[in-house]
Amino acid sequence: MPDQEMGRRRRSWPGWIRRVAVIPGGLPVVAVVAVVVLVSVVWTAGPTTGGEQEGAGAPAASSDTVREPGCGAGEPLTETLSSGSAWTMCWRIDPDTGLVLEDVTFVPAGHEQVRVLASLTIGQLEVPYDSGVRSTEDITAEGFGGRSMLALGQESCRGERLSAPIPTLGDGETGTVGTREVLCRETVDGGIAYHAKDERADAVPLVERRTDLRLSTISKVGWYEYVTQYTFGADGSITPELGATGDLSPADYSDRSHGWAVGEGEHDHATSHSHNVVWKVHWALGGRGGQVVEQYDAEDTPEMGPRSRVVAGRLLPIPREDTRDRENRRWWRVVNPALLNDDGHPVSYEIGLGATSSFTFTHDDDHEHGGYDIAFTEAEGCQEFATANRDAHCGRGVPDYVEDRERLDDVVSWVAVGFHHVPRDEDQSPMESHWQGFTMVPRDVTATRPDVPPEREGINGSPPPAG
Ligand SMILES: [Cu+2]
Repeated sequence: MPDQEMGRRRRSWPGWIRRVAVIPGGLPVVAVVAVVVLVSVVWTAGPTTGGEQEGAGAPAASSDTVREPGCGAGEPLTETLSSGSAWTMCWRIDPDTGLVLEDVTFVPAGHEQVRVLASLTIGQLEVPYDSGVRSTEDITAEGFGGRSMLALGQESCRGERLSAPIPTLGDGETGTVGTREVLCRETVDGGIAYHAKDERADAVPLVERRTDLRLSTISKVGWYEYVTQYTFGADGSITPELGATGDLSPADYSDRSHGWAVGEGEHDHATSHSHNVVWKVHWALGGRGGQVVEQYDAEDTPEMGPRSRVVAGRLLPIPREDTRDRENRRWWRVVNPALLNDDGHPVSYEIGLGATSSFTFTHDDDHEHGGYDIAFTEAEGCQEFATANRDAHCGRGVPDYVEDRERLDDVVSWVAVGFHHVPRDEDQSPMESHWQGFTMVPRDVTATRPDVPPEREGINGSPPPAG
């Protein structure tokens, strides 16, 4: 093919980009340089062994070309989104953790599909009250599945309602199991995917809105009702979120220093509390095993450049089981060094923590390394929950799991996202849903965005000098 060279796209930049790139001191130059510097800093260790190369001429993804996983008794969920990219996965309801997604696979438009996760579910939800008189471990004590999981009506789900066998009473071993519509599958507007206009005054901008696949269930635990929600973006992103609604606990009122007045005057202080969530993400980028974990940090240097401070970014490997805390400009990624994109970069997924209140589980308090924002462990079937794990031989929780510093290969991330809920008048009643979560985004899964519009084809890397 004339426009292909060694299986990679030859760089052919549109004229307008070559022109703006040579404007002295122009913002576009700064932006391009910044991107190039960042990429070269981030990509410190190039892969030395050739992995499974994505075919340059791979057929466009569509529901016809997606290979669905075998889901046992269940049916795979497959959806092609606005970008032409698709997702396919299995789902089931666990009595404790509720919605479990398995064999999660992304199919970037025009590329081979990439398995991303072996499984994704919640690892614990703890709700300690600031008064110190109550703390619940909702996943291990009550469970999000079983009878906690609510059947959805038309008003709770505007999309398709899917059913699964769920105990109607008890834990399913002693009670009866009925098939109930508990999973909501929706295609939602994901907002503006991109908006890009060149410098010509009469240029028509390139604009694309995107759709996302959203899966959700609702579990009632005590006075609260929790929306377990996973959003799979047309860009390959995965966003786990927990929404809390229902009602404030009528049994938890204290005083000004432990709560907030929600009734008339300075009385009736509803007790503040935390919703401490840990999600359990079992990675399988390109298949289970062979996964490498890295932490990215960018720090100010003492050096001032002509326009701004020089900031140095670097990747640090996390070769063994460990916990980490969040910091400004810090994120983590799980990499498969044997799987390369068409730029020769190893395929990875980035884990970014959004707004979160860092927390230490009440039951981790007595651990030497109790608090963490993220932990990485080697997959172990008996390590089910972030705290209150039932198999004591495997450890009581994450701080125990990381203790033997096992070498990481088949990686599980435990992502802790807290929300400190100080009640407000508006919480009565019912309470407006409040949300907490985080996002995982593809980093170098494809050499460019998968759905490149024709006008931007061939843009990949630093533009060549004009002339
Ligand atoms: Cu709350």
